[in-house]
Amino acid sequence: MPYYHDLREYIATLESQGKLRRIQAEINKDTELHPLVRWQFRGLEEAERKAFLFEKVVDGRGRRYSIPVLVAGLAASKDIYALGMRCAHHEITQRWSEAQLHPISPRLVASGPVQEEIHGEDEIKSAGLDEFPIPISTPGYDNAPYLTAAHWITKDPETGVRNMGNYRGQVKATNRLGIYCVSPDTHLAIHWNKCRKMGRPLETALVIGAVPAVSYAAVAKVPYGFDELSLAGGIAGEPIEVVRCKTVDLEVPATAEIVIEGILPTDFMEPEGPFGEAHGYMAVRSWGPCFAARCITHRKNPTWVSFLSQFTPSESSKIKQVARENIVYKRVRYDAGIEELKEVALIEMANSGRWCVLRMAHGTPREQVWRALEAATGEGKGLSLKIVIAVDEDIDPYNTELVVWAMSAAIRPHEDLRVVKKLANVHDYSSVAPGERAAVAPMISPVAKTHEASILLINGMRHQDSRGIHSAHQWNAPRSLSPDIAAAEEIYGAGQRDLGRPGLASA
Ligand SMILES: [Mn+2]
Repeated sequence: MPYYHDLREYIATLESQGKLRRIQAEINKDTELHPLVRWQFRGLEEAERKAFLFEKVVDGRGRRYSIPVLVAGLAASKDIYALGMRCAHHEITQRWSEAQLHPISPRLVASGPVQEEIHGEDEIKSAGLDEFPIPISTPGYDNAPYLTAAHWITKDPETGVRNMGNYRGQVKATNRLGIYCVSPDTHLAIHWNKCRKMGRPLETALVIGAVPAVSYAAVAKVPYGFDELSLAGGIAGEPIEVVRCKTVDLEVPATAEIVIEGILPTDFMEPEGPFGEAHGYMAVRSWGPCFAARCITHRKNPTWVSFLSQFTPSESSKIKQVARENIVYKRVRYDAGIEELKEVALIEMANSGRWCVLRMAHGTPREQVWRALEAATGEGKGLSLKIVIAVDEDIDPYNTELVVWAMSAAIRPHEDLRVVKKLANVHDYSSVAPGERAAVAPMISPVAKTHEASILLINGMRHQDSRGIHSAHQWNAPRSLSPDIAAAEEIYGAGQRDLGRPGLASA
């Protein structure tokens, strides 16, 4: 099956699969829209969550918009994510690995619907971003509407290599946006800092509403220099078609709904935030550059796209979870060549990264398990891993009860724990207190150099002696914590009968 041509074809698929809620009642984007969608992440099982398409959006000033808003459309659940990949649930890891090992470069085309309407520099001083119903994510706490699903495309000013990353954009005016990058290691921040040293601005294009593969790639923390549009092509199984921007030397997906072109000046910064973060805290205000739009292009009758972010579980924690699991999987399975790896699981409640479980084949030599754990960390760069645990293959790594059981049963703390150093992350308030962060500009402040951080590696695989005794082949570990007596009888009863229950017989 060919991949989706555009977001519209994908939305039609969501609807035909019963995964879209089309809302025709009026909704206020500044107070109601995100909180309404958030409810399903608090009260429903994951499989019941849906994408929301709001068709009658109004704002706090009573203004009516003709442009609909898609929220939770790309990753409300793993089922929806699989629809976005256009593959089965169990094929997601294989697709992601293929995409990382064999990316497909975008194909430049002469024209595309994303440029059906063009608004120039003078025009966007008055209308501009005001044309779009940009929601407030955390009403009462966020200081403005934010772009949460904007993919920022820039190029390395020295090498010309492209980067596409998802960063939040604070609406400051009809033609100005704040941007938040967590550290100077962020790929856009690397480009911006290079331009800063060269004394010139950074050309930028923001993409909203491309095919899902583009969004899945944009949130992925792949190594610096890996073009996310080629990763998106790998996920789609075909090149992403791109067109040249009108005012900057960049290319953008030809069928995207909306593109905002402009520059990030490098000679000043402005306050940015506060914004409700995925880890559940309000991030304090800090300093960042301010994007100046020059031109907005969009399709006729465009759709606005917003990720449901803020406290997990959310669309943002799901979209990050799948990308990061598969980045770690590729590191361990392919870069380090560890064939015993069965699965990588990140827990959304641990910010889709701080708690990572590797499910490994029974009997993997312990030194090989340590190699896997170390490979998972990627030398502490790019992901927020903090605790990495290896467990035997009969443990469901998403079942935290079973992971706790496995660790409790298996580890010898004096030999099964290791701590490795990593770069500090300003979102880990155990390393960098919020107050310390408030004073800095994360894009230029080397917090990682002034604050210590580390990763705990836990070898939670069951020990065995030289004859393999206590390996899982001899020892039937319970596969569930069910109090069911029949299940317990099945697991333990046979063993007791084999022993002949001598104590009871003589009593
Ligand atoms: Mn990148």
